[in-house]
Amino acid sequence: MKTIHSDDHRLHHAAGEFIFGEFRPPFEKPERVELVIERIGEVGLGEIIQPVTYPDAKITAVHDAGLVAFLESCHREWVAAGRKGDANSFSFRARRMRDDRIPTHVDGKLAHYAFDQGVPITATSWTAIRTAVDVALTGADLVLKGDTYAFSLCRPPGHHAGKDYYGGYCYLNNAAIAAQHALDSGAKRVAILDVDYHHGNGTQDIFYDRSDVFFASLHGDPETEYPFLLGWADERGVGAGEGFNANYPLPWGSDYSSWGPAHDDACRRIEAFAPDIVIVSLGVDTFKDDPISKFKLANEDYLKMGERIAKIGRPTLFVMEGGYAVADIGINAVNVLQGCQNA
Ligand code: SP5
Ligand code: ZN
Repeated sequence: MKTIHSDDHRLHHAAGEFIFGEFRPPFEKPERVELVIERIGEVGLGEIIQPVTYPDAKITAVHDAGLVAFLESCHREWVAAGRKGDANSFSFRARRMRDDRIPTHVDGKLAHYAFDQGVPITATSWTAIRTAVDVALTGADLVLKGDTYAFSLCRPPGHHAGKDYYGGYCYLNNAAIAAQHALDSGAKRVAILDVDYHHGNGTQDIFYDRSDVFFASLHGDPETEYPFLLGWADERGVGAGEGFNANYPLPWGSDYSSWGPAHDDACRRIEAFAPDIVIVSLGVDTFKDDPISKFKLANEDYLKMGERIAKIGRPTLFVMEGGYAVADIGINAVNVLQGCQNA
C-alpha cells in the first residue's frame, strides 16, 4: 500500500508539554514519524508519496470556522500579546461557564477552544496541522479511487479534536475530515475504527448525531484514563445517530486476550453496518512499553490487529494517531499495515 507523507510535520515541534506535574520534552515529537518512515523502507511496504493540497472548505465541513481561524492566527496573537515561546492555555471552561461568548484576548480564546495543556502552538505549527489534513485527504482519495488500502502518516494526530475544540496533541481531526470527504465524494456510509489507546472523543463528538458514520473506539476506561470525560460504553449516539457509536472501555493492564475479543466485536459491528470505506484511527500507544499508557499489547499483536481489519473486506484508509514508545512505533504501526496487506 502507498503511504502519504510530508516533511511539514517537522514544523510542529514544541519546546515541551505540561504532564505529570512538570514541564518536560513532548511525547508527541517529530521522531515518531521519522521512525515509521524508516520502518516502511526497511520492510518495503510500498511507495511513499506527497500529499496534494485541498481547499479549507474540507476542514470547515466538520470543524467550526472560528476554531480553524484561531489555530491559524493563534501564535501571531500570542506574540502580539508580548509572549515568548509556544502558545498554551492556563484557563479552561467548567460547568455553567459561558460558551456563547468568545473573548477577544488570546488567553481567552485559548480557554475557549483548547481543553487541555497538551496542545502547544509554535510559530510554525499551523503549516504542520494544515498539511496533516492534506495527508489524510490524499489517502482518502487513493482509497476512493480504487486502492484497497492506503496509509496517511498524519502528524500531529487528530482524534481528540472535536467540532469546535482541540486538545490531547490534536488540533484538527484528520480522520473525521477524511470521512466527511468520502461521504461528499459519493460514499453512503463510512465506519471509523479507533484503536488508539485513548478514547477518540473528538471523532465521537463530530458524528454523534449521525447515522452515515459509524464510530467504534477501543480505549482505556474513562474511569481511570485520559480524556476522562467521554468514552463510556453507554454512549451509543443520539437522535438519528442512536446506535451508530460503540465504545469499548477496557481496564489498565489489558492485553490482547481481552483487547482482541473487543476488537473482534467492533469489527463485527462494522461488518453489519456495511460501510463503503473503513477509516482506522491507528494509534499504537496500546503497546506494553508506551510511556503514557497502560495496555500490554506486544509487537506481534499488531499483525493480528491488521489481519482482523482485512477480514472486514472493505477499502481501508489508515490514519496515524498516537504511539509514544518511539523505539517500537515503526514496528507496531507497520505490523498493522502488513498484517492487513498480507492477510
Ligand atoms: C493522540 C493521543 O494519543 N493523544 C494522547 C494525549 C494524552 N495526553 C495526556 C496523557 C495523560 C497521561 N496519563 C498518565 C497516567 C499515569 N498514571
Ligand atoms: Zn492515544
